[in-house]
Amino acid sequence: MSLTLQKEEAHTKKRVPHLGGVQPADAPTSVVNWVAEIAKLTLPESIYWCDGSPEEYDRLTREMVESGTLIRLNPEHRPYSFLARSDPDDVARVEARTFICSKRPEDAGPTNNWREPNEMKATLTKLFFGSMRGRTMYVIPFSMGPLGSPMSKLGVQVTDSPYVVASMRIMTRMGSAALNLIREDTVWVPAVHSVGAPLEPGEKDVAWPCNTTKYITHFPESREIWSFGSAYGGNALLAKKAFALRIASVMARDEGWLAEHMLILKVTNPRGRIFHVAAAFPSACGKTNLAMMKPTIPGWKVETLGDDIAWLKPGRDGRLRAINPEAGFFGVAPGTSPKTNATAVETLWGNTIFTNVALKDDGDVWWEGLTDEKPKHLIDWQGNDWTPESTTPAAHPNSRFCVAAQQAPSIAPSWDDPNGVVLDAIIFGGRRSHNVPLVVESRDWEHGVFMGATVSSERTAAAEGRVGELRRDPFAMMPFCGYNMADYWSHWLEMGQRLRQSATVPRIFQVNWFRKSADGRFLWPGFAENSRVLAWILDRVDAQAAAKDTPLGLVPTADGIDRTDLNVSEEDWIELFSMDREAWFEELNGTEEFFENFGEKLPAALTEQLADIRDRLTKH
Ligand code: O2Y
Ligand code: MN
Repeated sequence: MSLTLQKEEAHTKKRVPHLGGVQPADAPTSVVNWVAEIAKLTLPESIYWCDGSPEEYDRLTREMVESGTLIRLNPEHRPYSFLARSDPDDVARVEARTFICSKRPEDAGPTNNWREPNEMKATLTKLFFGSMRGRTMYVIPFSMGPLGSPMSKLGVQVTDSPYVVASMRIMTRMGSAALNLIREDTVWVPAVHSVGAPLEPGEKDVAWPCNTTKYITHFPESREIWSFGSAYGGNALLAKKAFALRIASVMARDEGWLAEHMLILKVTNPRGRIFHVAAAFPSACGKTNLAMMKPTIPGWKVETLGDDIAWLKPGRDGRLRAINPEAGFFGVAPGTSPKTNATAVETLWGNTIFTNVALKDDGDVWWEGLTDEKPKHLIDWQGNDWTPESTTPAAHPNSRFCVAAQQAPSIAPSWDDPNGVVLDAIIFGGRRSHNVPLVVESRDWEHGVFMGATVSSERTAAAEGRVGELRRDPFAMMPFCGYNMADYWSHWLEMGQRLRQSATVPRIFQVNWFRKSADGRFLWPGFAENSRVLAWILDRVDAQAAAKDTPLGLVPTADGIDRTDLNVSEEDWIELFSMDREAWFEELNGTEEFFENFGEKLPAALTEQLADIRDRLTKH
């Protein structure tokens, strides 16, 4: 098989031949040899090296419109934008098919699916053999983090999905500039992706090729990623969850930094002081809304650096610095509206790839929650007619937008700073209708790590299990930690000790926007009003706000949070911070049970935190 580009023959229509995509003459041998090895296994019809240029993106998207993978949206409403409709069985990350293939099962730990690496490689070899037949294999060199930054890492993904190439161009810095940074001795992460749908000669392709068998696999020791069978989101854009969290968390453990499922904000207070905050929330807790919030309180300004992933490393001065390794947002569309997140709506004006949202008759997109009034007619995410009387949603609940970060009006110029930004505060949040107060400051780093380790959310959809049931999601990293979660907690504790030796450590807080009254009402308005909580957190960092000591940590004093013009009664305010001792003893029993899963690996500091809170509750 020739490794040079073949003239492409579409299976239904003739595609326009192009000259780009040949292997660069100075491509590093390590990458060239690996690409040849993967091609020998997967047997693609041609190989295309991505340069990341706008022309390349333009041509690929045009080809996908011709082949039916993308629908071009009406440029009058949504310029340079597309809609993709996935296979109905390929609509989300598949945690049950996600594996950590460390040599020893204890290095994956009780919260990951483990497979012995050689066994998994044997399974994958069979699946990947000939899996790209009849397709082009695209080679995507990419940088996670600003090009050339000391905090960035490089990777190369091969994929047989042009949709993945186009999405990776939005989500990462990809192409020639990234490849040029790979020298013969450079460490880079190889990521192999195939939709697992080879085409026989003359076989007609489908709009969203995929396979019912799916494997999203990670090899932490060799830092490799192999993904088979899905073209959707985190399963296929391997730079995101697979690299920037699962593999990067292992790199971070070994190299003394942190790879986290956190948004990053720049906040300026009315006195002009600038702060940076990183915040971890499980899914369905409004992370993108917080990342793009417009504060309601006068004088405060919030800017976005990232909405999903943060890499945190001690700088030369010993202070913890943060970068967003990604270059785009792959956000959930439903629920995004001018009321919940006006900035996101503005960001999506054009240059966006939507997946599984509904199509309006005027060629624009729509999803549940975008407008109060539902359009009279739509084509739903599966391509069927839809009216407000329909009993199924028009957009899939996990439908997405994929858009460049720099298109957000709220983007902070420093989002691209190769040196990152100094972190002042870290926030952990969950969706809890009871027990957890609106905001609590930890006593110290160890207490903050306990807060992170006990993050949990109540299930909101029947599909996730019993509604209301508690889903533990330590550090919001449960599906994303590439090694044993207890070792990860130990790593956080060690990082705290190290940071403390040379500099001020970020303060750690816990928030809960979702507390409810006994009659089921949300006690706190949330969304942009969360800026009031953010202001208290940063006033604490700035030594401008008092706090009250409680068994759970430090909470605002009665007038600590500005409630001017806020429709929160005194009764609700008290309820937002109320602490039911019996319920808390039960909560801590649940935590102890959860911790027991980790056996001897559980750090003593967390057992001590548990004992300390029990003790404080008893004495309270
Ligand atoms: O369902 C998917 O594949 C997307 S998952 C995702 C995408 C963007 C940001 N966060 C997530 C997540 O699951 O945390
Ligand atoms: Mn996420």
